[in-house]
Formats: sequence, structure tokens, C-alpha cells
Amino acid sequence: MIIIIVIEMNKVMVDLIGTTGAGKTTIAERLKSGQFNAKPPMTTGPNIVTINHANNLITIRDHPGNERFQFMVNELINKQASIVCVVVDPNTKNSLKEAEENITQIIESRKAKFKEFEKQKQEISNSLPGLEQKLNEFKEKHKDLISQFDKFKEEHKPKNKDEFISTSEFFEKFKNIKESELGSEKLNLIEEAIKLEKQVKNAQSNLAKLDLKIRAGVPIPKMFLFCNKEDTFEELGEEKLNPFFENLEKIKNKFNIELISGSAKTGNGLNAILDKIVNLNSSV
Ligand SMILES: Nc1nc2c(ncn2[C@@H]2O[C@H](COP(=O)(O)OP(=O)(O)OP(=O)(O)O)[C@@H](O)[C@H]2O)c(=O)[nH]1
Ligand SMILES: [Mg+2]
Repeated sequence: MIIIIVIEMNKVMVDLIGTTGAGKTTIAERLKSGQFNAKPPMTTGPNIVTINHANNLITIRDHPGNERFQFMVNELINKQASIVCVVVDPNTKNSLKEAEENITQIIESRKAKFKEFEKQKQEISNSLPGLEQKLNEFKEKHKDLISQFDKFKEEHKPKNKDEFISTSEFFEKFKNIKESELGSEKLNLIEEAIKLEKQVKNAQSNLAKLDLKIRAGVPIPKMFLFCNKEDTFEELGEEKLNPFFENLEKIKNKFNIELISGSAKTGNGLNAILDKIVNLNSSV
């Protein structure tokens, strides 16, 4: 007898960003195949790589670092990212400057989203009392007519609780039956009341949704830095490395994010990337 045990895997997604040439594709490929590819083509759209690590199915989105594609990358990251690995490299000019810009952009865009929610909430809060008042006055003015429609709804509501008839469907029925008796002018007034009621309900429900979003806060993705090409450090020498690491330390402290070092060439530090991703994912 063969027993098959199905183990549910955790699914994790991570976005690799950073300046062009820092080694994102080399890292992703090495994680997948264990091989070092010295000449990967420049990335032009997100390369998707999937890796199985410690019972986690990790999807890596390896993004292009070239400036030309930044708009597209930002859009994807701003919409969906929850874990971001920012790759830096002391051999590549502007690597730290771009990393700092990328991280700032991610944080600012989330803050802007939050502000947008607050603005929308304020706008609805300002307009809702006026809408409610308009509806109440309209209902009061035409209360006899509207109560006829309410009575009709009550009499024609489905016996089966699971069945649902919308107000506009009720109105269609009502219209068919009562058109000759009431005439189109009165029917229009009832239709106007239905429209106003719908506007009020929509505004109330949007307000509740926005309130929930604001209370939950807009999550900022969890980020960490990976300093690649460790194998080149000796050759680069202290003169180049010291200012690089000083600035790297500043970025690390400014955003309070962790740093891992390694090399896609030797494979050193790559497992630490996977462990970090799993770790960040479970610390939600
Ligand atoms: N010496 C050394 N070279 C590396 C290492 N990782 C990547 N490279 C080299 O760096 C170059 C650029 O690597 P890519 O992986 O294409 O860089 P990328 O970040 O994906 O660049 P874009 O796709 O343009 O954003 C390639 O020639 C790699 O062989 C490393 O750890 N050590
Ligand atoms: Mg690439």
C-alpha cells in the first residue's frame, strides 16, 4: 500500500530590486539552479523564479534595475509587495543612492495611499449629512407615495428567506402594476427617492470600508538589504570599500533594516536570504 502525505506549503513572495548590474538575476538564478551565470541578459520585465525552501514555496520577482523600467517596477511594488530585498553592490556606481531612493519611494507611496484614504473619508464625511438630510426631506414631502411603495415591498417580499429581490426589481414590478393608477410623475418621484436612498447607502458603506482600511493602517513592506559580490571585496580595497560601508550603515540605520552580505558567484549568503524571507513572512 502506498501512502501519500500531502504537506501544505507556505507561499511567500519576495521582490528583488536594486540598481542595474547589482546581481539580482544572478542571485535568483543561482538560488534556483545552484549555478553561477556570469553573463545573464539585462532584465526587462519581472523574471519569476520559484524556489522550494524549508517547506516554503518562495516566488521571487526579479525586477529590472535599469532606470527605463523604474516606473513599471514602482507600480508593481506599490501595489503588491510585502517583502522586498534591496540588492546593493560596491562595484556598481550609484548602487546605494538608488537603494535609498527605492526604499524612500516605497515608504512614501504607502504613506501617500494612507493620506488618500483619509482624504476620501473626509470628503464623504462632509457630504453625507447633506445627502441624508435631502433624502429625509424628500421622503417627508412624499411620504404617502413612498409608503405605498414600502407597503408593496412588504406584501411582495419572497417567502423563502434565501431569495433576494433588489429595490429596483421591486420598483419594476410596482411600476407594471401601478402605472395606470399613479401615472408617470408620481412613479418618477418614487424612483428619485430610491436613487437618493442608494446614494446615502453607498456613501455610508464606502465610509465604513475606508474606516476599516485606515484603522488597519497601510502596511509598509518588510525590507532587507543584500550586499552582493563579496568575492570582489579584497580586490576593491579599503579605499573604495570603507566609504561604501559607511554609507550602507547609514541607510541601514535610517530605515532600520537588516543587512546580509554574500555573493552570487560563490553562493555565500544566499541561503541566509531565503531564511530571512521565511522569517519575515512568519513575523506578520
Ligand atoms: N564577481 C561577481 N560578479 C557577480 C556577482 N553577482 C553577479 N555578478 C555579475 O554582475 C553582473 C550583473 O548581474 P545581473 O544579475 O545581470 O544584474 P541585475 O541586478 O540583474 O541587473 P538588471 O537586470 O539590469 O537589473 C553579471 O556580469 C554577473 O555575472 C557576484 O557575486 N560576484
Ligand atoms: Mg537582472
